[in-house]
Amino acid sequence: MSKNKNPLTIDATNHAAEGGLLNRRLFLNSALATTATLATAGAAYGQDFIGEGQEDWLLYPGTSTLPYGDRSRFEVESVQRFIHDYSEEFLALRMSTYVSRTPLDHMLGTITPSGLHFERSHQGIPDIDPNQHELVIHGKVRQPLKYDIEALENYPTVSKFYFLECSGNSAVLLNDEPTDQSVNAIHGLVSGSEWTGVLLSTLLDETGVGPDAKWIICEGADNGMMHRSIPIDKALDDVMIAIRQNGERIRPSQGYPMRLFIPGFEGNTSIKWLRSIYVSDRPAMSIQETSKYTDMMPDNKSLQFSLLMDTKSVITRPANTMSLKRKGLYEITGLAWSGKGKIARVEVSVDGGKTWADAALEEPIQSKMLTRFRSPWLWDGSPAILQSRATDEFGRMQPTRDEHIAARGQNHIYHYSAIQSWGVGTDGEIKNVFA
Ligand SMILES: Nc1nc2c(c(=O)[nH]1)N[C@H]1C(S)=C(S)[C@@H](COP(=O)(O)O)O[C@H]1N2
Ligand SMILES: [Mo]
Repeated sequence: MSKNKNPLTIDATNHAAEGGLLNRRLFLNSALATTATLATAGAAYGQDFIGEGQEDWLLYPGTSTLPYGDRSRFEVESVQRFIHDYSEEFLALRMSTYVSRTPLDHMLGTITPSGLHFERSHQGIPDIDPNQHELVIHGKVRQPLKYDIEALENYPTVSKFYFLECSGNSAVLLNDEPTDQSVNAIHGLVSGSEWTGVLLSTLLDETGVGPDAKWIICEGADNGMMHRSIPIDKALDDVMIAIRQNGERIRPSQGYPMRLFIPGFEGNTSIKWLRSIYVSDRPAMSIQETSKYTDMMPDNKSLQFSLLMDTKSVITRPANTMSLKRKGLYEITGLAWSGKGKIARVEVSVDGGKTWADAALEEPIQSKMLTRFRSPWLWDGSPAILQSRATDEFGRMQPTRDEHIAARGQNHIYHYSAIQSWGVGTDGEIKNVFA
């Protein structure tokens, strides 16, 4: 057989930015990708494999089907949510950790498997019997009403793809020094799912809202009754009472049997185990909005109700959970999202932001959902700093870390959305760096 012919030569015409960033259109040519794969595997065309393929799974029938499917046993240990190994001291103080992060470096596409969705639960996961759980909508309404899960399943539902991000995600990058924590530990408080539920506007239409209704105060059925206040305009827009995630009932860790889902807003507003929506003329002004979820600005004033998530992106491969084993062609890929709408553009740099090239965006590009980007990169073995910079359809662009700190200071932990930098050494090792 003839040698693999690569019709595309990587010459100057394909260079998109300094440091070996190539034109994103190179990915339209599958031969390029194939060549790269074969090069890593060390194989070549025209070779045969007679005599191979005597493995047990070919020789004997497999196991029977299960009522509820498992993933491969080879994945159970290797693909897990990241949970910090907290010290005894910390655990004694906090009683439990209640936070896990999505392994972003394992993800391709944009959907997070439900079992790998990040989780943040202030007081642990309540064990709710769906037959004993109800949501009450009351306050400034014409007719207060109660809904159980069976009732909600009978309403018209909508299914939408949305990201959810904890506003505390990536906060460690506000520290003065770069961290050696992994991409998952730094950025894993973001996930993407298909959420199915009843639009809150449908239910509020039924209860009727009074003319002085300005806010809704939403409360969960967990120990501590986590709650947040949401402006009524948003409540009547795209907020849903989610009852399913990725096709099945929401898992206990995600708010079983029902949660509020507020597209594009900081994660803590999407109240899990939702039990009460109180329609009000004012916000609750509880600890959650006067102390906890406020952002101390450089002038020492606190920003309240910073609900909307900024435009953000992160390169998930190559990232600091891997190292580059050879010079040659790599795909730089990662995720971008905006709390306001669609991602319009992602640019990638391998020289620390001096020159940029447009990355290819993978369809479908959905509003308030993760968007995957990819860029071909020919690494020549010299030091590099990989960055991605996202812009949403409203022109909101990710700032550099310096710009973010200049605008917002370092005395807060929420809404860090600056450009992430991965430093690549001549040995192929990758580290979180500030550039
Ligand atoms: N009732 C309740 N809702 C809650 C929380 C909680 O502790 N209790 N945590 C909030 C926070 S801080 C975040 S970031 C999101 C996380 O949702 P997830 O665990 O499904 O990823 O839920 C929010 N809703
Ligand atoms: Mo959060």
